[in-house]
Amino acid sequence: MGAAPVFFSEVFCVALKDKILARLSSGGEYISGEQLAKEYGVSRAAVWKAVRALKESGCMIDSVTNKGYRLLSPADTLSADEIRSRLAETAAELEVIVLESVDSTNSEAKRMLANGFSGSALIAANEQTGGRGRLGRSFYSPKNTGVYMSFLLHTDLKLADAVRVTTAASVAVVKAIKSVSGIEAEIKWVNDVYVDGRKVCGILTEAVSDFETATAKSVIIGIGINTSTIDFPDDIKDRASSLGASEPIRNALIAATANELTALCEDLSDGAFIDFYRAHSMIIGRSIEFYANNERRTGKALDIDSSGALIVLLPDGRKTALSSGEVTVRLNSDQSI
Ligand code: BTX
Repeated sequence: MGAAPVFFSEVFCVALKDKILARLSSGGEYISGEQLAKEYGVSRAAVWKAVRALKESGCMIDSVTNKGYRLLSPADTLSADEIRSRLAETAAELEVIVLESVDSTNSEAKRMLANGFSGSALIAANEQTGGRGRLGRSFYSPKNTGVYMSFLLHTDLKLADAVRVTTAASVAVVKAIKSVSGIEAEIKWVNDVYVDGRKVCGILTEAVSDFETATAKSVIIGIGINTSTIDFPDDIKDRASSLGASEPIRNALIAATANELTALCEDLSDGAFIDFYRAHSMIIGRSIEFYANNERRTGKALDIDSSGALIVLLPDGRKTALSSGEVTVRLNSDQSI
């Protein structure tokens, strides 16, 4: 079979992309589109197209009207080797798998289990084409600008205690974000991580259970963190945000999360991480709405107990403990997040 024909315009575009990248790498100044077009004898539209292709491949390029383009940093490329080199002893047994594209890293972990894989794994992908949230919702996972990963771990947790894994994962993510980017994130019970009132991370924990012993034999902890996503779909653009990373952080963030999470999972009964969770909770002391048996109810979030359950004061003065479910934090009567 002959090689696929390569068209002149494709070669030209690749060459222009490389030239522009090299030119932007040579200094920290903004260079106008007009200047680049002149230097390479092409139209400004061709420059714009090449810059867009560079951005899509993960290069962090700042574009400012009337100023031009500036390279903020080289591509934030995922690397299994770099992730491995950053793993602490608690995470050293994880098989690290990096995929360019996958439907869902959680689904990939499930497939590995179904195919007889019996170790622990960390599966990270550069993009997800069918990223999953809870209750059939989806998680937007564009390429190059987020961390989409799943941990496949084996436990002997009682099913009733499995909520602790999600609690621990939220704590691990907040700690990892702080250590890698310096940003203080908050936790919205039970599984969302927020920065400045916007969601930057979602966590989906799935368990493979053994009904006879009522234990979660294996858990798949899926974590999605927006690191530098700018353009979100219309339905979430007012609620979602990213860490605003302007330099490569994804490998470090994945490894830091793995180190924190595996350290916490060594002893989930250790209540110490619940204190951290409480201290970073954005809902304790706030009015909340929640859904129980599909019914919308209101109350005041009082505390998180040692099992990770949310203690809520109901309008009639009684208290209830929510072990999972939907919570909407109400800021005031007409605004909610
Ligand atoms: P969730 O159901 O709590 O959140 C999903 C909801 O969050 C969506 O309905 C939408 O409103 C909003 N949303 C969707 N995408 C984003 C995003 N990128 N940033 C902020 N908000 C968003 C949370 O479910 C659990 C998400 C887990 C995602 C990880 S990624 C790796 C692993 N693989 C996989 O398929 N899922 C997990």
